[in-house]
Amino acid sequence: MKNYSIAKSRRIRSTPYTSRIEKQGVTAYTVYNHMLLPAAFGSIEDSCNHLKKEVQVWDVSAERQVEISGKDAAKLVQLMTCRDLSKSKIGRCYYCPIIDGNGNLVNDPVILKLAEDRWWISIADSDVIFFAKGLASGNNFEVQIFEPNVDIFAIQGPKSFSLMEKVFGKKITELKFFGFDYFDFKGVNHLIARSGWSKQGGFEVYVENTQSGLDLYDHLFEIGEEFNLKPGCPNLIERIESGLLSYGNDFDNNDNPFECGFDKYVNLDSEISFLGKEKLKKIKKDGIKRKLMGVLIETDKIHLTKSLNLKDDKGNFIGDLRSACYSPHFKKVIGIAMINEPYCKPSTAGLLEIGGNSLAVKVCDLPFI
Ligand code: THG
Repeated sequence: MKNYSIAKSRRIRSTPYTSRIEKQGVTAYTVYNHMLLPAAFGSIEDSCNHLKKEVQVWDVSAERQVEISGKDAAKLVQLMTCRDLSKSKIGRCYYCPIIDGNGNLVNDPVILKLAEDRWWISIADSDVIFFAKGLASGNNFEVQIFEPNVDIFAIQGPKSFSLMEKVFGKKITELKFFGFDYFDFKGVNHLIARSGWSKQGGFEVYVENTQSGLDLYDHLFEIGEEFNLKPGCPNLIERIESGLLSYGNDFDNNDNPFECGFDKYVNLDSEISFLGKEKLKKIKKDGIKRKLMGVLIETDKIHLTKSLNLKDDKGNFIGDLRSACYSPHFKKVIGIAMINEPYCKPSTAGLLEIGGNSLAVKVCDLPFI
């Protein structure tokens, strides 16, 4: 395979941590929210094993914040998501599908309630800011909408708890999953949440004071050796095994939240009003005709750059494969696919034609682990 590099420019934004991760051995980037997101530090299989046993620090600045503040902030945030936020609490994060007027997905951010009238939408890869501005304008809402100067780095892996306790004391280990609070590092307060895009446990530091954030980043690596700390990034294998979905890869604006298994974040019975509510009621009543499922593929390598058709043994289309990787745990390729009725049930057999070979595929439930 030929090796290309990414042409950097102002349009593809660097992060405050870019020079550090380049010294630390980043080997691949992807672009996410018009910003560099590291995709590999050498072998993703080695990184996956390390993540499951030890602790890593990730530059996830590309998880940009859209701040919504002002008198109508809560109203606008609720209008954008089908998850009922009427009982939401300050100091908590909420995983929320963002839905358009057709009942389709626009994004799947984590939403942080900073105050009744101040929210951060921690977005996946689509331009939520323009969607928010359009809605605010159309509804004459009194709100400010902007991208604040926040650059997240994540601490992920089972040893993240002892590493972070060493810096911030016992209080940080008492944070509940998806809770956040402010923690002092050398006289500067940092918003830290117990969250992150892996199922191995950990934290995310929402850095507003860039210099202090860089000092904290360096400090973690200074003391991290006893925990076998390494630089890392969201790991394709771990996230597929865990069933963490990726907007733009596994689903996009052509899919609805029921097709993506987001049922528990869709609250159609409460009084709240949000975009696409009537459409979602109809979709639910009629029933979905396809669903995101896991697939096991009998091969030992794959590199997807677009979705691929899955067929049955008679050549009928059964669904499309949207993400895939070799999993050392399952010793085969695992993937996430949008599978049509009536095939979207575990143990359905299918075929994937790739590179002149016909590979056996088996449908299964998500998550894999
Ligand atoms: N952290 C922050 N911002 C983000 C992400 C993140 N923005 C982009 C992207 N990731 C958004 N997508 C997700 C997808 C899944 C989760 C978080 C963000 C997640 N899900 C948990 C799960 O599925 O087990 C818990 C969800 C729940 O509350 O039930 O963590 O990672 N800041």
